[in-house]
Amino acid sequence: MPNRKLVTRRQALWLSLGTLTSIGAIATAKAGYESQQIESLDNSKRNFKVAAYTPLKKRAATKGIIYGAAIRRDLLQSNPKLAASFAQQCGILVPEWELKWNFLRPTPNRFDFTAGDWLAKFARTHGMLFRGHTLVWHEALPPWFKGVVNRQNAEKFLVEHIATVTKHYAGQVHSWDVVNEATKPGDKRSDGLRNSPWLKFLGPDYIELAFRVAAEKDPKALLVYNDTELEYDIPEHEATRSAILKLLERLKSRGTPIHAFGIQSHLWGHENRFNPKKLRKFLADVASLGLKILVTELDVRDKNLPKDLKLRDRVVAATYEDYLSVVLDEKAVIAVLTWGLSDRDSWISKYAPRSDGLAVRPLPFDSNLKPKLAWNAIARAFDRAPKR
Ligand code: 9MR
Repeated sequence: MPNRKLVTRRQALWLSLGTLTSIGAIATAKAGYESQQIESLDNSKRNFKVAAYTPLKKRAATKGIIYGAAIRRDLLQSNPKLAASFAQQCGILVPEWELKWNFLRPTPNRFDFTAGDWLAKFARTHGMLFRGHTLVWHEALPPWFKGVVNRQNAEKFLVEHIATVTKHYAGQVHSWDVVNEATKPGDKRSDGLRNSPWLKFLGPDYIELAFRVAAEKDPKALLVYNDTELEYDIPEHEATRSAILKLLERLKSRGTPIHAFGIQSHLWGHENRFNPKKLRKFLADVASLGLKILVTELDVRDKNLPKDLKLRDRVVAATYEDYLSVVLDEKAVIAVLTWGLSDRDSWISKYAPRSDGLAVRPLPFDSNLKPKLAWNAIARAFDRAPKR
């Protein structure tokens, strides 16, 4: 197990380096992070060597794992180099935008599958699997949703949406994120569920209903419950992990057709409160319910890391490798998807930009599609993973 040692090393490194300028230190202190905390996450001696540049999908496949990434149609269509790298590296594709309500439902009565179909075809043409994201979420709802959907008609909208979309793609989808981010302990309900529009209109049973409708229309797809902000050893994440376990246990005990848990894994490069033992135990608990696990949205935010490119790339790479070596130790984990392939296109440049204005570097490829240390880190984790 790589666990305790890693934590200790990361923590010990806290006090070692001295690369931040005082301006940087003031900036990070303002951001609420101790400067030595950030400096110390780096180990300039750590190497991320790989023997060969065999694509990630092949390395993963050797171990019975699927590797892939999220992508948008506009990016694949406008950038042939990206399309080629994507086809070379990825064994599975998940649309970052195109299967969400706001894309599929221009009006309450019309479905538009154009963009989703384009991506499904791209995946098929290049021999990739295709993932669906997501049927039920409190975000990415169309502008008309608020004025139209209410307590009286919510069940009709939910069922109609899931039935229509899963039927449209039936037989083409490896796995569906049926319900996304349904927990939020901060909302203070005893079951830890999020006070989403769906919960407000339909009560907690909307989750089970969603899985039943999806299973009926696409009996071949792996049906996934997907969630976020649960990876670290902090009280909020601990609470989310227990809310999720409670939810999964309840769904299984009622015979709900749920097959897997999706752990999003939007990580932070500066975060040192990673507890391999606790995360490993959580994954084992999920697996013991008879569920598979997918790492669905992996990336590493570098917002609070120093400017220095080499240092930044090393810390991001270390975060990938440390995380994946713990997660892939659990054999129920069957897939790893990064949330994008190239730094140029990451959601993070908009949602968690750096305050110094430098470009973010959260993904395995840089903006010119050159593999970075993060790529090596993922490759190394696959190379070391036990076979499924
Ligand atoms: O990366 C996605 C971003 O481009 C979209 O604007 C946003 C809303 O549709 O969704 C982002 O993806 C999210 C995913 O669907 C669910 N987990 C969190 C992801 C990052 O916010």
